[in-house]
Amino acid sequence: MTGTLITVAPTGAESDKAVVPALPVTLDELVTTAKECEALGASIIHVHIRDAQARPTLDQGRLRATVTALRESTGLIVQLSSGGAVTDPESDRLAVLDAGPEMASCTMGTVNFGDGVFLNRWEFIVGLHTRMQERGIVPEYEIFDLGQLTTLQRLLSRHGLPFGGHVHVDLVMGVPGGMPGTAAALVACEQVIRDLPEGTTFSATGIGRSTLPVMLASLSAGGHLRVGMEDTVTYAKGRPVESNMQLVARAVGFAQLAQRPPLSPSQARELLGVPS
Ligand code: KMH
Ligand code: ZN
Repeated sequence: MTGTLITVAPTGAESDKAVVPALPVTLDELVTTAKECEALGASIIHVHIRDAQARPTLDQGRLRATVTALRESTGLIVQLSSGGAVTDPESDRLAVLDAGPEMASCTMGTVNFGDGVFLNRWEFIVGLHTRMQERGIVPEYEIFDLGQLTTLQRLLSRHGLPFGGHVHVDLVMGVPGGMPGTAAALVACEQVIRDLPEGTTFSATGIGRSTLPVMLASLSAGGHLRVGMEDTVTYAKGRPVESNMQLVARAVGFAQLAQRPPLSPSQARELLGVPS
């Protein structure tokens, strides 16, 4: 398939609504954002939710209501974050899978994360992977550093392919503590991805100012794109991002220039093995 998967990650767990007022934090804001991003060309939404005070939460009731609302209002593939915030316990992160997502993220190792630590022990990774196999949830393997790709190789060889049989990786680049958001680092990852099962696909996102180099490098290397205010709150020097739609529209423009137009949600489902 020659098109581009465009994932929008609209909220994340790190930015503060008081500092970034355009961040969608309520269910209404999230659904409106999702519909508008779908109309522009996004096919997947990577979801973190907030509580009534706009703080990150993994509350089960809110997660379920979010999955339901997004599925009723859009055709997007709903991918819940099992990463949460760096402070979330493993038990709450595993319970994200109970909320009925079609996809969920699954991070392949521990990484320093700014001033915090994003902890992902081997046993926890295996727990997420096998629970997703059992529940028919398609994982997106999140890679913050090169060695996490070798952890993914080990995971697949010991515990088998994910539900649906297709392996999809997302390179999260430029986190302070992870790999740099550069074309050279992306190419190094792409070389290792070649050793994963045939047909493995990857998307990439660059945090902060690495968003543009990573987007261009990913398209050049045959990869897909993730954009959104989880990763980028500055559109250009001195210009805050106005909305997630602004970032999706820019990604769609680059994908079209690369002659790899956005895949529709149904084409994305077919590519990733996500049931309709
Ligand atoms: N918020 C980060 C600590 C994921 O969503 O799976 C983890 C994260 C990765 O965003
Ligand atoms: Zn996330």
